[in-house]
Amino acid sequence: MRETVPRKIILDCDPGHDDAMAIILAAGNPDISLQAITTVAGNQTLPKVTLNAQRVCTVAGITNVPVIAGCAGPLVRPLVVAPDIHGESGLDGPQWPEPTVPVTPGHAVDAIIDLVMAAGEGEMTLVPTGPLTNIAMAVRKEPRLVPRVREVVLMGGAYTRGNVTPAAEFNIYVDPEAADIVFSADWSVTMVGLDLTHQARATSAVVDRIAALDTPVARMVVDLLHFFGSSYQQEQGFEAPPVHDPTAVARVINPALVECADAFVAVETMGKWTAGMTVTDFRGKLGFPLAAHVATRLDFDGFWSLMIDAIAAVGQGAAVS
Ligand code: PIR
Ligand code: CA
Repeated sequence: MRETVPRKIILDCDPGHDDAMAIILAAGNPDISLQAITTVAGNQTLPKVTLNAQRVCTVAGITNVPVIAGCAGPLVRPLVVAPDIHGESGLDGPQWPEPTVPVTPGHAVDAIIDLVMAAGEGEMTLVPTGPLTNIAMAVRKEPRLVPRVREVVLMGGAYTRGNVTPAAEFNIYVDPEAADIVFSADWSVTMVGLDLTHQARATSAVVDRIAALDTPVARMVVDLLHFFGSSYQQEQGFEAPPVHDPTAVARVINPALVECADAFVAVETMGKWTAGMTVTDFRGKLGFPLAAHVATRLDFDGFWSLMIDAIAAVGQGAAVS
């Protein structure tokens, strides 16, 4: 018997190699009740990332979670995609079978609103792992959503570095106006940024442990990590790729795995060199309440054992929500 009720989450993502791993962690971990997978343009165009969500769910046997497509581009800017890292498909590497998991009709923004409003107050957690366009649209369309949400735990931003530019992390860079809306809303925001996610490297020892599971899902993850690893080696000179997105899910599952510090986070929407930067004030220099939680330190072993258990669980056809 588990002591706690599983946490209801909506995973709003742009799959994406690490988004795929976030889907697997959310679906395969018993402490999470995955209510929907919503998609947003980011790593690739909306049709590509939505197809990728279907592909991952098909291979992982995730048949009881709706996949719903959202916004095809940022609020005001043209879309920027990341084929250098994720390939032309957005999920290059594995050989994908024809997906059998359908896309559920409707729009992700409406689905997010409906699911939050239908859940009990403080019951739903939002886990965005792509640009924040859908979440910002939902806030604007139904502001009463904000106080009903338990918390927002997002992958995005950084306080020490960028990845698309020296200052900006990709998810925030793609849609800074949306990020500004999300960080400014009156709800609990946890920023799991590059400072944290660069600690979640899929080292060769980790890849070996996943390969040893020897299931179709494990083989898919290994293929994903091989492609993602070579991209990261070429583009950023990393020996092992950081798997950003599942760390946000891990923070929801077990907050102790992801240490956080309180801060005020401002999103730069105008900087000539710094657009999309998350200016992180840990010391109150800007005079605003330190209302955000900013991820600083990862329990590497704890994170990977959660991730590997989830890969094994969905591999057993135990993808329950
Ligand atoms: C990762 C991403 C985009 C670009 C690069 N270079 C690396 C995607 C990941 O899916 C993750 O959500 C976030 N954006 C990390 O910046
Ligand atoms: Ca992502």
